[in-house]
Amino acid sequence: MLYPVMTKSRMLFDLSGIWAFRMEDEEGQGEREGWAGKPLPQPMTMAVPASYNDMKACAKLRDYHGVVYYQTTVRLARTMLEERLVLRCGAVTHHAKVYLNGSLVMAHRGGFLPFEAEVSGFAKEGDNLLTIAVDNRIDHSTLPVGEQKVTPAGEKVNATNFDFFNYAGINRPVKLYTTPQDFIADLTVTADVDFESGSAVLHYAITALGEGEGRIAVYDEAGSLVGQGEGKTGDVTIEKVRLWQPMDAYLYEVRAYFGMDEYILPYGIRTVRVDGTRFLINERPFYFKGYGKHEDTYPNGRGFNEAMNVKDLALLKWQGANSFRTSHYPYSEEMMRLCDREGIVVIDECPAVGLNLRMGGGFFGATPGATFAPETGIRTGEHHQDVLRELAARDKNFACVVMWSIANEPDSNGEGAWEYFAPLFALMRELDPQHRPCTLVNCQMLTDAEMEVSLKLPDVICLNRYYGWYYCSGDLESAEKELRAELEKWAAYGKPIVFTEFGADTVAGLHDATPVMFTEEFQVDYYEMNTRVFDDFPAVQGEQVWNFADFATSQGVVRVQGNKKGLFTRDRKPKMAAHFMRRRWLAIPDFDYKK
Ligand code: BDP
Repeated sequence: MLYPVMTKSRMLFDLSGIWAFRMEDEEGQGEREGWAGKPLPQPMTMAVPASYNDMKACAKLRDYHGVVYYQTTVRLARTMLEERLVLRCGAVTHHAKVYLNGSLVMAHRGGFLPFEAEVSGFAKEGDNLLTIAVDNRIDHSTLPVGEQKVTPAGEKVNATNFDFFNYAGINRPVKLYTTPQDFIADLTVTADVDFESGSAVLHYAITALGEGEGRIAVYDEAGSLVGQGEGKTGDVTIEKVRLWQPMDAYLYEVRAYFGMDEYILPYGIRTVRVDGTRFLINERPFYFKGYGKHEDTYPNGRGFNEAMNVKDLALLKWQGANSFRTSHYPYSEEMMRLCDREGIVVIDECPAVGLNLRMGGGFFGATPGATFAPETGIRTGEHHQDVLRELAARDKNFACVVMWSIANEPDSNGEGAWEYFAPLFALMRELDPQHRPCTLVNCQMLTDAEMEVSLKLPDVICLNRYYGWYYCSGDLESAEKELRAELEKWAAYGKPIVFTEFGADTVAGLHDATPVMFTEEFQVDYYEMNTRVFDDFPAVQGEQVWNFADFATSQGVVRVQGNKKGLFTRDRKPKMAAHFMRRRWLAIPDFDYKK
């Protein structure tokens, strides 16, 4: 799905601002009382985009469970109605019903990917009432996975099976855009690079609806035309190609034409592949240095925060980091475009987190059980496929995306895991026109089970490990022994290993001369030990710290006003460990660290 941009044939309107907002007093009230078709009764004000939870000083809103309504008036000029008019939501968390002038124009399941519909037939000149009903409820059929529970006080709540606050609302921009009646619906570009001659062949495909001829023109960053292709599909050769490199981005501009329509795609040319234990970007062994992140700021919640995105990437670069994982859901398209622009490498994760009833039962809230059991287990299979389709459709052209993560910490040893995951890996490999590596982020031990999901399906073994924190808590000597012993096993299989999580909760400002857990000194010692071990294993091709910054999560006895594993505080101030990792990462090159 194309990101909406302004071109000579397309108008674009961002509907961000203050909207009217209303919680339901009881389930189904909005539908019964027809809220979508008239001004909301006694609304409060709400910022769009943003999560609603932290917007007011109101515990009821923060912990709300159910459907809320957002509403605004969109005033349309007649010229806009002469074109094809599309309404597009960047992300509504978790489920949305969108009404224009009282008519349902689209509905969407899943809180982290865009959706859109042509609304020409529903819109009129002048005032139009736009209403979005947003449902934040999660269960065994949603991604992420959760459960609805009733507290002893009689309140219905979302019990999350994951460790981040269930922020909800219109989290990303809502936009209106126009296209001509005959229009470009999609554009796919892949590239073959000839490293000897220094040229590349772009293969492009324009999906268009209506009458017209297709063609593309490719420009370099200086604005010079470097290649052209006739037809809706074709090849364009670019001589003396300048590759997109980690930390040294270069983006061509692919301009696609169909009839009167023009679409402009920034496009980085690079290759990615796994070779033995090496992860090759542009045929050179790349070492991942960076983080698992969250879209989490105050008071935006998971709401789009462009200034913080810019700041975060600046801090990554300050530290000598080169990459992050979009833990645990796809991030905004704007962030992906920024990473393309800044040369930051991304492991793109879908919102499949909490697919582990055994672990979640013990820790976060869901009832323990067999994850894939037909009656009582999760029922996310079909939705998981849909989400992968939507993710590939949105992110297929980004150079920054070098790998897809199919899930975070699923019950990969559980009965039925192979049957669940093998088709998803096959699907993602088929969906991605660039055939990037696929992975699954593992939290379970390597078993002897013949069908080891975390070993055989992924191209890269991604490990979340907490030796010295959850295991051998505070005892780094034992932790080191155990970590080495486990790594020996994984390293024997000849695949690249990336640590996608390792971390220790640390309350900024807590200090001790003899390090104990939760102090800044302990966090430094923890990272010193873990990274020393990684350096001894040639197969370890990357380290992504958990987490970039402290973040909000559900309340519980193991969380001190949120998860404090950040190397930065929630307002992005470095802890001691941030300086430690900075020294380390500035000394590790992006390429050829482990040949
Ligand atoms: C891992 C999860 C991550 C948690 C982290 C932790 O992947 O979402 O926040 O542990 O406990 O299991 O901090």
